[in-house]
Amino acid sequence: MSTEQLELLEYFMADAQYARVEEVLSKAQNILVVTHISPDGDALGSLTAMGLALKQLKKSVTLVCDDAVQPKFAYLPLSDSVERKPVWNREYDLLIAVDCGDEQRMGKAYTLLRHKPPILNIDHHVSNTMFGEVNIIESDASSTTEILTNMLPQIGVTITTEIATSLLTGLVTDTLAFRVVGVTAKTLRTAADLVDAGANLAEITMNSLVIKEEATVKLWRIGLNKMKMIDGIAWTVLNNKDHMYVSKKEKVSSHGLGNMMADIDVVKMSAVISEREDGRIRVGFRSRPPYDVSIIASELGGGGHRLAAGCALDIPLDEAIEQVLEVARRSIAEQEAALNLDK
Ligand SMILES: [Mn+2]
Repeated sequence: MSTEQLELLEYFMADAQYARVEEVLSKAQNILVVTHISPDGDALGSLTAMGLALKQLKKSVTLVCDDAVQPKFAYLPLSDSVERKPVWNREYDLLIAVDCGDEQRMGKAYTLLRHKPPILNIDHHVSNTMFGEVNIIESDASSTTEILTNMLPQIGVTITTEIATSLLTGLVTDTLAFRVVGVTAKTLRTAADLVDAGANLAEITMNSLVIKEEATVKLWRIGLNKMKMIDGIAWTVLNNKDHMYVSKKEKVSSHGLGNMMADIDVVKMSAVISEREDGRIRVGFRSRPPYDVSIIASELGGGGHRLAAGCALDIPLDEAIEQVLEVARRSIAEQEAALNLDK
């Protein structure tokens, strides 16, 4: 088949899928939209865009996320109407899951539901478990909002400035402002369409990606002060006291810290080893190509992507540090040996 024929086929397949979306939507009036725990910009962008779209289609809609919306996302339309849990005994006709790789990612928002409605599953993770009755999974899309930008007009939704703002937020955050592997010409064209529809790229990037909470930077300061570098591994430890010092209430994310450490020129990968109040040790791994930290995380009972992965360990902190460093060092040596063989 020629490229042109293939593109045409893909177009009709997507079309047929969207026809199924239209069909399930036409039968539903009370719709619950859920996104994943610890929501990021793509999760909240998809959630609020879907909310606006369904309102436009005259549906009654409830938006739910297990965890709170971070203050930096307050600019998103409908962000103040995102609830922490659904009315557990209410009967919804349809549940739309956005940006969730599997059912568990929805957290209590799903498990607490007494009447489990059929699920429309819209996501871009390769690992998606197809847990819906209808599954719109496009793993070559940079973000779930990229899928929605394509889909919404085809099911009769007009992309307003508000909807475009939510959609562009997902594109900007999941691609770190269009600078990661996986950003295609199509991603950029999609973004351009959203700017045409009125979304403000500079403002969205500033709010969702650039500005940091004070507590986040305090956590980075502690982490960087304690950082050690050995054999291309930058690692640091955040104990319970550190977490309590930066914030007594909400858990402050250390993802940015891990990214920053993995960006150091002499570093191959980073590990942020974090003690949580439940006594468990969480480890966040980051790397730059060609290093793959998902191998290391899996070996320690966790998982994730090549460049970002994590695991949880139920052992004392000292032992956890030792184990993480041992596995990371061995894996890096093995990965380098394999790379040299390929050359
Ligand atoms: Mn996403």
